[in-house]
Amino acid sequence: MRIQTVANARLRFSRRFHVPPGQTTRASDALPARRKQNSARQFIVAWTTILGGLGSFVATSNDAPAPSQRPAAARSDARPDVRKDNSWTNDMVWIRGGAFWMGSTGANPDEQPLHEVTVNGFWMDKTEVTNEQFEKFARATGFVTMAERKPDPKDFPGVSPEKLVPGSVVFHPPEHAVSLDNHYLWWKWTPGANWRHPEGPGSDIKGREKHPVVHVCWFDAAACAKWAGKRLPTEAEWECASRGGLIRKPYVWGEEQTPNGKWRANIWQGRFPGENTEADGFRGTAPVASFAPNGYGLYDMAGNVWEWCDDWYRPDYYAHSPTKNPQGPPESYDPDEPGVPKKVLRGGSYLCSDVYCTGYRPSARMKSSPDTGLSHTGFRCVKDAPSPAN
Ligand SMILES: [Ca+2]
Ligand SMILES: [Ca+2]
Repeated sequence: MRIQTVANARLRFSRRFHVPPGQTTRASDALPARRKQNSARQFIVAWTTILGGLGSFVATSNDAPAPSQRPAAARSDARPDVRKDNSWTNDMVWIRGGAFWMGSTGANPDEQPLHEVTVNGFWMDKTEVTNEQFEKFARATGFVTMAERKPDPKDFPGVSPEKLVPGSVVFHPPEHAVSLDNHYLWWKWTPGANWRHPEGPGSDIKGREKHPVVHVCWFDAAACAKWAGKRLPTEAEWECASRGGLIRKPYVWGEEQTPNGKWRANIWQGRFPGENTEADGFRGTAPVASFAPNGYGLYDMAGNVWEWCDDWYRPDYYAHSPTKNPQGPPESYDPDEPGVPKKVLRGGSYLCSDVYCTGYRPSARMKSSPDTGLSHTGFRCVKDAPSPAN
């Protein structure tokens, strides 16, 4: 085996990730079976170790002096002098929940059937998690993302150990027009690429503090969410939130892709993958909240980076999912890559165009192996807490 095996292990994505049918299966076939089976268990153990000693990110501080320090007269006051620190709500919005139409009628088969779903209310990050936010998590915990870890030789039997180096898969636009049948022409396995070095060694995130973090896999995202006292959204919560109160609209802002001729999200304009006209103002990721929010005050629910959800992926889930607070199927199944468990991603990215990938639609679904992050993969968190009225 060659080092490409490692690339394949982190390059498992579907046709709507700009990969034609069949090629994802080939990539999966190159993956050692033990790696497929063990990856989830290994990294769950890792989080437990790392997170075990940490408290919740959201402190409930009390600025009042301790009871023993108060004057006697104050103690006679029956009202407790306790104030909650709710400053965490500054970066989150309350999504009221309720019933909404999930899916679509005429798009990809896995978005069908259109069905009514009800979700409970929850808090959601206004923006994708940024580099500076993720850096706080990494600094506080010492967490090392999947892309920063040296692949374990035990998971890659037959691969020379010196070839097992940390890295990730980076988008490299070809200089000439290319066939859309071969994704290796624009996705490159890049040793040393990770969230701190999005394009590989020599690149960094200086000046990109407000950009969404990328090259994070599902395990990385879930660990960060847990540290913050939050969690990843369910797919139903994500879609409910993305619609911003609109009913069965094709875009999170309404009916037209470019109302009044203006782009409303950071996606791709031009002939993918070689020509990027940057008509929306951004070639790669954009600082979060560069475009107007949706009806719920959420930014970049279309485009910029894909966002991990908690659910396992199945294309047929909507046919029999619960109507109230669906949590996703108990097991994943992707007919493009049977045997490779996959989690759901939502919202599309700066690489989505209307001729090849329309992942920025609120009903569009994506799937990827939970140990795989790429240069357009990020996340945002949600939190269960009382509504603002309470
Ligand atoms: Ca763009
Ligand atoms: Ca997004």
